[in-house]
Amino acid sequence: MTQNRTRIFLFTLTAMLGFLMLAPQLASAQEAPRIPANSRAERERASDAAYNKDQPEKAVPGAKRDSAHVVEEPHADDEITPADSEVAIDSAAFDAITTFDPAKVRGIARPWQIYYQEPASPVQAHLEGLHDGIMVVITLITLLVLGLLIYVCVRFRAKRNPNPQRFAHNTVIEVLWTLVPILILIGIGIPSVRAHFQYTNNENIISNPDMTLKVTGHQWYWSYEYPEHGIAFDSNIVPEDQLNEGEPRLLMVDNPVVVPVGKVVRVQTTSADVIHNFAMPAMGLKQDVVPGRLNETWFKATQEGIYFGQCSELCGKYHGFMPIMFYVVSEEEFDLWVRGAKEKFATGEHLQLASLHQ
Ligand SMILES: [Cu+2]
Repeated sequence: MTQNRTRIFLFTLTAMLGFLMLAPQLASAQEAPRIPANSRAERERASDAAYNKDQPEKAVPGAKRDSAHVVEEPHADDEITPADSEVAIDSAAFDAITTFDPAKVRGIARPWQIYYQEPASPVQAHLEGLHDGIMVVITLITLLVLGLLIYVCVRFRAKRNPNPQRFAHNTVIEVLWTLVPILILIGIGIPSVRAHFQYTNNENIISNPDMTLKVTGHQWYWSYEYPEHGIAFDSNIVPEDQLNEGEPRLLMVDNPVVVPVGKVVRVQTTSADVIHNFAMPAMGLKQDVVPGRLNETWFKATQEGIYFGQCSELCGKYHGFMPIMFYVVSEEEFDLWVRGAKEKFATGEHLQLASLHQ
């Protein structure tokens, strides 16, 4: 009988090991599942239904549309001089880049969503694969334990075994049930740690980005700097009473981040006050923002569109009111935006580029 049980144990444990070795292959072979794109009507319904109607008693500090860091509005008065009219064309095109269009929204939580947002960066696609692989392993472990419990309850119940057996040890099984979990943990740990370092410590990528985005967390808004382009601005939530038709509650900002598609963006994060977390699910970004520290990560947006994220570290009273908004645009649009943004957010300050990896 003991031999039989040993065989059963050996068989199931070998099967588990086999699945463990297969899991990474399964994960990488499987294409990242796609969430079907909802219709515009559904999306609009989502923005109405998904958020409750409670608003903070007062507007979020500093939350005023187009108020942040704007040193000089190019068209403060209506008089158009010949010099202005040339700027006016640029200005219209500039404004068009970050004009909200619900049809362009790609990265946003959907009603009844149970899986990730559609990945828009290789980082997120990889993380989904890792998640799926580990999901296979933990599902098998859970089923194995459940199966063993049921087997033991039925096979060794008191009624069927009036005279209980009195053995206490089985060296083979004891060695196995120590070693196998260790191997499973190593099997899960290696790809996990490797993924972590690939996205936070990847010198090859982080040292040679196409551009840098420096993010500073504040209570309760974000400020962004483009050190190579000489652009810096603050980004505040748009209060509910200032939202236009179709704009999602608690996610719209006055000054969104604009990045070019297909370019490696090094993201540097730090904080001016408390710990925040810079999170953009579709890009696989989730980086703590710590005062006195400079953290680095990266992403490469693969699809144009509008993406939303939120602060993901409880940082105080208005933690839920400091959203993050990305416009991923073509390279031409980005170049145009850079020119316009330089004017709009003119600071006159020299921006310094610090880096962990030189
Ligand atoms: Cu925060």
